Amino acid sequence: SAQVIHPSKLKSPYTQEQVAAVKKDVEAILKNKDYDDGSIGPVLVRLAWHSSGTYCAETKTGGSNGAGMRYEKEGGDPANAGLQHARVFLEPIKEKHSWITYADLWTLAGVVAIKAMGGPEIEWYPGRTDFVDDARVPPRGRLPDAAQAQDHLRAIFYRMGFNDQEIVALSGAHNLGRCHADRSGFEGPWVNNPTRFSNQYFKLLIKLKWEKKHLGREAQGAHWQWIARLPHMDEEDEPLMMLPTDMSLTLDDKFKPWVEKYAEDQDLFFKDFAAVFGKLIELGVTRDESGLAKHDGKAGEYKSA
Ligand code: HIF
Repeated sequence: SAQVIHPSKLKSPYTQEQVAAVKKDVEAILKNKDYDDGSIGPVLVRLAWHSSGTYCAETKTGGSNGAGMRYEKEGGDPANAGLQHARVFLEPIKEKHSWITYADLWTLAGVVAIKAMGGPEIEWYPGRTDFVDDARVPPRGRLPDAAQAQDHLRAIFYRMGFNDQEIVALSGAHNLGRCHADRSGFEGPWVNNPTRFSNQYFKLLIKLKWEKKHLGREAQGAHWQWIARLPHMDEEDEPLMMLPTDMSLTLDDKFKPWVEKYAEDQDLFFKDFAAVFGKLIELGVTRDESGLAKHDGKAGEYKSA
């Protein structure tokens, strides 16, 4: 395949000062007492991931380049329900710094949010360009279905080019935010401090006694999820939750050892998470010598520096 230069060595379409100014403006809007648990950080992380998670390594289509969610074809995908909030929150920043592409802004905002919520520094490189129409928007159905289990996770994440360890490391992002009944049909946060990044998700997966809870009428095909309470929580307190896909990590011989490692070693989790989230937001972003990404997937793929 073509010789490709690592993005850190390419020309940047923006100056360092420009990127720093956007980061600062994203940091400034994270805290929001009227939204969810007081931060828009988690939904920004989900925006960065759903932008990127449509990638298919075989056809070299999808991924964050293009910002396809601006179009109904991708933005209106039920899998992306709720992400319009994230995009609206970022709109004033896009208006102020109109030189940045949406595709760059959405991925950058995700890594800024992770860092600001106590997570690791994730490498981010500019150069994504926005589609001019919806002709190259990837088809719906590429994002994971939380009602399924490990075979489905492997099908989805192997398609993007991830291995088992990377799937588990990535999953730790569910330490952030919550499920909303009106968006996904699931409900509640995974951890009791969902705006602080840590390895709590892995600890709770192993430690708590999770019970199946049906949401609505089972006979009508409604979802179920796992719920549990911490010792100090009352019956009236909102329980913690795990999706069927989250729990499947503990029910799989290859995934489970990684869940245990990350539960024991937060530094290892942070290091592996930073690497794999950095890889996620680079999927399908193939830049030419000018530092800009094309939409034909032909510039080739860089290997880690
Ligand atoms: Fe999520 N994810 N995700 N996710 N996700 C939800 C919310 C968040 C999956 C399903 C859901 C990842 C993988 C998977 C975040 C980040 C990441 C919700 C709830 C569902 C159903 C949406 C809602 O109702 O608002 C599935 C099946 C995945 C495959 C394992 C990533 C690894 C964990 C890649 C990832 O980074 C974040 C953050 C949220 C919280 C959003 C919020 O609004 O608070």
